Amino acid sequence: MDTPSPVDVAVSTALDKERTATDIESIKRAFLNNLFYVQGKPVSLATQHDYYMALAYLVRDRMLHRWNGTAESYTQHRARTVCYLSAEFLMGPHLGNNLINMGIYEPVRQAMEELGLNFDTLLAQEEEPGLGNGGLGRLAACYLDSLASLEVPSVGYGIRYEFGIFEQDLRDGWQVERTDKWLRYGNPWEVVRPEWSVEVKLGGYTETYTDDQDRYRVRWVPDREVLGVPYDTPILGYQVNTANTLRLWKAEAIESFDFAVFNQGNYYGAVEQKVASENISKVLYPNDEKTAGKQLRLEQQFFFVSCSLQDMFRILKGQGMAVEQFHEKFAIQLNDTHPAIAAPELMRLLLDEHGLDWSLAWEITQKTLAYTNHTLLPEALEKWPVSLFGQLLPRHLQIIYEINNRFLDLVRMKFPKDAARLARMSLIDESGDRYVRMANLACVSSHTINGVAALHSELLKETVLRDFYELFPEKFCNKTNGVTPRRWMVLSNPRLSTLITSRIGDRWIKHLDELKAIEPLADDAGFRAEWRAIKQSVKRELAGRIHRQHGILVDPASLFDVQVKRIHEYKRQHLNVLHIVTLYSQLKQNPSLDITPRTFIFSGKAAPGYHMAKLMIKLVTAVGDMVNRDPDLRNQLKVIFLPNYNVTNSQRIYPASDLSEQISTAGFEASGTGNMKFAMNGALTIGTLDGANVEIRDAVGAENFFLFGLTAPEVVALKADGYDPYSYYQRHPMLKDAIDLIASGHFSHGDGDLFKPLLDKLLYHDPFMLLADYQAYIDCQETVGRAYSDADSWTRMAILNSVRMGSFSSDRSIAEYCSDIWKVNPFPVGLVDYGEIGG
Ligand code: C3B
Repeated sequence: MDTPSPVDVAVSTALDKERTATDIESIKRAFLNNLFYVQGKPVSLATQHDYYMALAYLVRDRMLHRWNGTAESYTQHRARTVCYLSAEFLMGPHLGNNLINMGIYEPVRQAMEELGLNFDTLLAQEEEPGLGNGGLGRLAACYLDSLASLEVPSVGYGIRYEFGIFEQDLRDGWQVERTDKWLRYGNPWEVVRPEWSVEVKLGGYTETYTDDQDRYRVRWVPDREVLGVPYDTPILGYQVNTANTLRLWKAEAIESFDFAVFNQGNYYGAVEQKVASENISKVLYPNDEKTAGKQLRLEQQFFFVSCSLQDMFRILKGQGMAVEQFHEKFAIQLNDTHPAIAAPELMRLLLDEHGLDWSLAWEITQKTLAYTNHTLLPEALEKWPVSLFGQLLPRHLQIIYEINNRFLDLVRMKFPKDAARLARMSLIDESGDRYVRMANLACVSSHTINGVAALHSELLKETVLRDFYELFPEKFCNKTNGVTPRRWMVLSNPRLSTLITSRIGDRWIKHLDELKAIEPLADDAGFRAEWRAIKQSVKRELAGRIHRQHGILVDPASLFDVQVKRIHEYKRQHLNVLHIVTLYSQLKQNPSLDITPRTFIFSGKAAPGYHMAKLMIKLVTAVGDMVNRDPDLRNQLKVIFLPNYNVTNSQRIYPASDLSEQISTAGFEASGTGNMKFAMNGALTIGTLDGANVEIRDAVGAENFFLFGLTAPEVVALKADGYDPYSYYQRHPMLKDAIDLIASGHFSHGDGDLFKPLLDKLLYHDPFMLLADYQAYIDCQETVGRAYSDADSWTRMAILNSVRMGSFSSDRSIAEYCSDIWKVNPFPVGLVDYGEIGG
């Protein structure tokens, strides 16, 4: 506990205890006060959203004590700080999570209910900040939760997109995109800090000069500048005083008016510059699209990286530390290559702005940066045309050339006369049009490179980063992904969490390994009955929602077979559809066939420009339209596509799932994190040996996991042998039958052309080898169906899945990053006692 200074004491008497107290009466008073004075509404005119805002401000008030204390403490002690640089943070709604982490969920719920309000309706008012595409952005959010919960000083740096990931509607079964106006009604969780705005240069040219010590220097003369304005959101750890910061940058014009242009009477011309500047943080790019050549995307990356690095220099200086200590104060993690421009930008700041020489600047840069790779897909490896790069960032291109010169000399030394290797490893791709290779840049500039699951990290060393592994084997390591049990169990599955806590106490929430203590209860019939009753009630809730929103009746007793994630060919939602069509066809041929009734649930967005993925959505909905209406099936099969998959919706789906579909082609899914959320909530997995599935299966036991399909080496070998998908079609009658049925137009009102692009790709190319895995998948699904019909044994397996998932907490991942990569220790925050606080 810090000793209070006179100011602290003065503050403590000035601070309003009404803003920290957490007893029910105080919460009610604060709530009504906020409604009146902050939201500006009398109760008679208030909407549910007004109530939500009043509640959110009440919660924020109660976080500020910790947030301010944390900031003060880190500053005083110059704490070593992790800076997580990420173009995406998919945070999900804040309110419920903050209540959980602060430990005041129950008193607040009770206070709202006593005021006659429906607490769940209030929670549902929040527009979630959808500032990410999928797994990568959500991982960043889980990591911020764990960093704060483990009391590690850290800042998440990113972009405050005005429009996050688009909202998905379905029209006639096709995806339609709508813009996400998440800021429309205001964001109660952020605080703008205009006093810490920074200027970011773009374009122009460079020139050389000699400084007053007669040293040769370079100066960047930009042709544009924009202002980066930080918006801070507190990230509260679970039941600790630590509240770290998520700092997102908004782009603004430096001057609202270009006065030179304005004075010539060109009013609209003057406003144009303002509009152009603000475009930089306007919209999140939906991934899976070719980004090369998209200048605005490169501008976004440079913008947030430059803002963040300049912010770090400000903090360093504010704490009286020298520029040479940059790497002692900060550990920077590059979340994929999106922020890899940090390497030349940090070099530029050290060289040009702070006057360091090259070798010292390079040493500091390498000691600061570490890089996480999240994908082996070649199309996702970022590269920028050299011409575009040079126009936007002329100084950075020079620095990259210099890094490259020195680096290639190193390669020459270690591997003499190996021109092909030099060409592959160069930071510049010169095989055709010239490109800057961001993954190569990240590898060369970082002290550590990690993949996100054991298999993925091995494949990185063998394939896309093989040359770098051969040069720098000591840089490579694995950090298997994890997810936060606070959001993915406590918040989204309260009944299951309460059951667990009733048996082993609540330490598991911070030490997920301790779930192991539940294991013996898997053999306790009473416990299994309680577990099953909870699963059933959560399934009933989801069924009710599906009925209300989509008018489809599903049976909560049926097997909920769920695939939720981005729509992509490698994730193979269409393999799942082939199984459905096979079941459908079997039932049509033999209506008395005894199968396990199933409800197939799909959800996920397709990138707007990814036509095949959009066609996959249409295939799911078209099959669903037919299956759901056919009386011959006697309601044994239902197929639902839930629109607009996001964090909010996913929290309702994972707890209600029986079967988790993790069926990517082996070697293509880097890790997956949804696979972990399902298993923690007691769903069994049907999956390939891909990504973290491998480790999940090891953890939960092979006998509690439905494995099928080719392994990663088998996929490679079969391709090398000359894979012929058509021969599988000819050899497997059920496969042929399913494909022929789709091709006949049975699911498309007789239109045999609709799904032809998809079917032709499968029959004649099939890059993700659905046809090779089809029979194994069908057989495995049959095993699943049989297993489900023994409810008691199924529940036993479900319990074992959940309680053996301890090592997939993001707390474990973050603890490993801290000790192996960042070399940073927890820094517990003691709070000055401003009065009564706490839960
Ligand atoms: C994803 C990968 O596709 C997942 O396998 C992985 O679990 C997550 O990252 C988190 O590591 N990913 C993504 O969402 N976006 C990318 N551009 C690349 C990978």
